[in-house]
Amino acid sequence: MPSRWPLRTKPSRPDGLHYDAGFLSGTDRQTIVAWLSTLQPLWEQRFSLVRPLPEGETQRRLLRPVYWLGNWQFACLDYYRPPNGLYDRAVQAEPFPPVLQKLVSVIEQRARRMFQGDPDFPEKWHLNTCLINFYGTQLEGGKRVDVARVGEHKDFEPGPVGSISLGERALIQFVTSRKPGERDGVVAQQWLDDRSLQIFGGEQWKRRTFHRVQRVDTKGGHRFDIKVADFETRRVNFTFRYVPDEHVVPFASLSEVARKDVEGYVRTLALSSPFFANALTAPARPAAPGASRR
Ligand SMILES: O=C(O)CCC(=O)C(=O)O
Repeated sequence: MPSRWPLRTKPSRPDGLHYDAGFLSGTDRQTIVAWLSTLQPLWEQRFSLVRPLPEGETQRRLLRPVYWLGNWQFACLDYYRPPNGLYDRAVQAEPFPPVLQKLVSVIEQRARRMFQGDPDFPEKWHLNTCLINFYGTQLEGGKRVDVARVGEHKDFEPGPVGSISLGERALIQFVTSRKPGERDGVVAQQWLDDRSLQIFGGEQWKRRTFHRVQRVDTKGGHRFDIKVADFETRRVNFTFRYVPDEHVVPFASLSEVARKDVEGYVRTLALSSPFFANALTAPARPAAPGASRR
């Protein structure tokens, strides 16, 4: 049986997991929900010139629309993945809005108390990146297809991750790697409630285990007004991460091939984001010396 870790309201160091069910105030929630409706999330494709289609595969979209703050890691350029995948991956994006910046400062304080001295806690660690995942139902040729889940994976950015959830509760599971034919080894799981915060990090939760969103509930009646055609959003999750600042580059400093791959996305973002409109018009310039390119 998977173990369920106890609900904690105080940061806890020993096992690198922290869950706070009522982290977000009602007022902050309202502010965030209003801001979310101004965004234009993207439904990204997985492959491109930089990341060509593996033999026998077909081009596929991600399972869900996403938005990134701080830096955008486009799926088709592959994600930030030390030690080898550092360059041409983290593209400067909009800063956190004030309400998120305020919450990030609290998360950073808790994480510092939990992980100070941990081997996977970089000296310069701060939460400068946020992936916003939109979970829900896709309308496809008159059919409703539930795509509210995430397969098992690791977050490769160094240091702990902070995760805020809004909307329907979701079941996150931490699983051990498994060989073909072996059953899932679920080592911990937690329902992530509306307004909750989860922090995880360290050897056990970032390196040894994978995590996945197994399912998203439907019982709470939550819906978000998000600008994605033919998609009904019932949960939104924010994961805050750290990418060393020297690896975050402006769109104009990407290699030519990477710029070509993501220019269409940046043009779409520019329609509703002054930040990306400016990024498009900045003259192309090479990355800092020493940044090795593809
Ligand atoms: O939606 C969640 O709770 C987790 C999302 C996640 O696994 C990720 O962003 O890497």
